[in-house]
Amino acid sequence: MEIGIIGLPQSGKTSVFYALTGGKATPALRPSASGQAPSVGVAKVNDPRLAVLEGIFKPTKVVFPDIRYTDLAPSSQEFGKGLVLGGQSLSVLSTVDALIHVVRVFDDATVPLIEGTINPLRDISTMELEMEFSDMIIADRRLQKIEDTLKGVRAHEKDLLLQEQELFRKIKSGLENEVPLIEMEFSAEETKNLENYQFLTAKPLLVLLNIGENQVKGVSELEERIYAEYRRQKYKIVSLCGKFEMELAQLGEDEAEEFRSAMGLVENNVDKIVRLSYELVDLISFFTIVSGEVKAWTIKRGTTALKAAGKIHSDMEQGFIRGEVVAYDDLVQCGSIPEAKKKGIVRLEGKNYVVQDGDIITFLFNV
Ligand SMILES: Nc1nc2c(ncn2[C@@H]2O[C@H](COP(=O)(O)OP(=O)(O)OP(=O)(O)O)[C@@H](O)[C@H]2O)c(=O)[nH]1
Ligand SMILES: [Mg+2]
Repeated sequence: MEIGIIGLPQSGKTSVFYALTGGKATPALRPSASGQAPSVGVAKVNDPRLAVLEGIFKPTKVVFPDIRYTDLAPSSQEFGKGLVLGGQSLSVLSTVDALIHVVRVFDDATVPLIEGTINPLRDISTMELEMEFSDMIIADRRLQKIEDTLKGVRAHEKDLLLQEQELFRKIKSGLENEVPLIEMEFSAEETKNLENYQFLTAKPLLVLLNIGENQVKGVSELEERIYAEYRRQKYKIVSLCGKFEMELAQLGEDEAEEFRSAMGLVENNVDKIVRLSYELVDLISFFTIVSGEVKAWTIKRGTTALKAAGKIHSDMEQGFIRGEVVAYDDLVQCGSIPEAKKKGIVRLEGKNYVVQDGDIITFLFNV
C-alpha cells in the first residue's frame, strides 16, 4: 500500500515524511529546489494484536504490515505562482492508494510563507483547488475524446458513449463546483468505469496539520475549529509536530517517549497517523505463523482465501487445498492453537472463504 504526501511548498511535507518513515533526515531540507526525484520510505503499522500473538507463539521474528510513503520533490514552480501539482509529481501521485495533505500551522519567521500569513483553512482549499483543477484536465480530455469518437460511431455503439459522456459531464460540473470525486455519487457501473482513470480527488485523504512545538497545548481547539469550518465530511483531520517528530525518529523509542511527554503529547501521533493511513484504504490484515515467524499480510476487505494465499506465494494459490482458520479473538481466548483445535473453533475453509480481519490462517497446498 502506498501513500503520497502532498501540500503547498514549505508546509513541512519532507519533515512529516521523515517523521513517519523514520529515515535518516538529510541535513538539506532546503526551500524548493527542483529536479529531485521523489523519495520513498516505509513505515511499519504497529498493530497491537501482533504483540499478543508474539506472547502466544514466542516467534523468532514478527513481521508488521507496512505502508510506503512517497515524498515528492519540491515543486519547481516559483512560490505561490501557479500549480504545485505538475508533471512528474502528478504521474507519481496518480498511482498511490491514498494521500496525506500536509498543511502548515507552525509559525517560524525563517520559513517563507506563500501567501504571507498562516491560514490553514485557506491553504487546504488552495491545495484542493489544485487537485480539482488537475482532475478537470482528465475529465476534459475524456470528454473531447468521446466527442471525437461520437462523430464516426455506429448507432448501436452510440448509447454507451452517450452514457459515458453524461458521466464525465457530471464529474466536470461537480469539480467546477469544488466537489471532489470522493463526495460524488456513482452507480456501480460508473465506479467500475472510473477505475480506469486516476483522479486525485477520488483518493482517500488525511489532512495533517503540521504544528509547531509551541502549539501542542492549543491543538484540540485548533482541530475543532478546523472541523467546524471545513466542509469535507470524508476527509479526516489529524495533527503532528512534523519537525519535532522528525528529530525524535532518530532516537530510540523510550527516549522519544520521554521527549513526547515532556512536550505534553499524550499519545504517539506518528503511530496513530500510520494506523489512520492504513485505515484510509479498506485494508485488513491476516496473520500466518510459519517457521517461527509471526507475519501480518495486508489484503483488501472482501479478498478470498485463494487470493490471500496467492499474496504469500503463487504456488500456494495454484495448489490451494484449504485454509485452517481461527479468528484472532477466539485464539486469544483459548491461548494456543492446540487448545483452539480441542474446542473445535479452528475452521477448515475452502478457496471461496472471505478472509476476515485478524484471521490466523495456515494454508494447505500441493506443489
Ligand atoms: N519551526 C518549525 N519548522 C518546521 C516545522 N516543520 C517544518 N519546518 C521547517 O520548514 C521548512 C520546510 O520544511 P520541509 O519539510 O522541507 O517542507 P516541504 O513541504 O517538504 O518543502 P518543499 O518540499 O520545499 O515544498 C524546513 O526548514 C523545516 O525545518 C515545524 O513544525 N516547526
Ligand atoms: Mg520537501
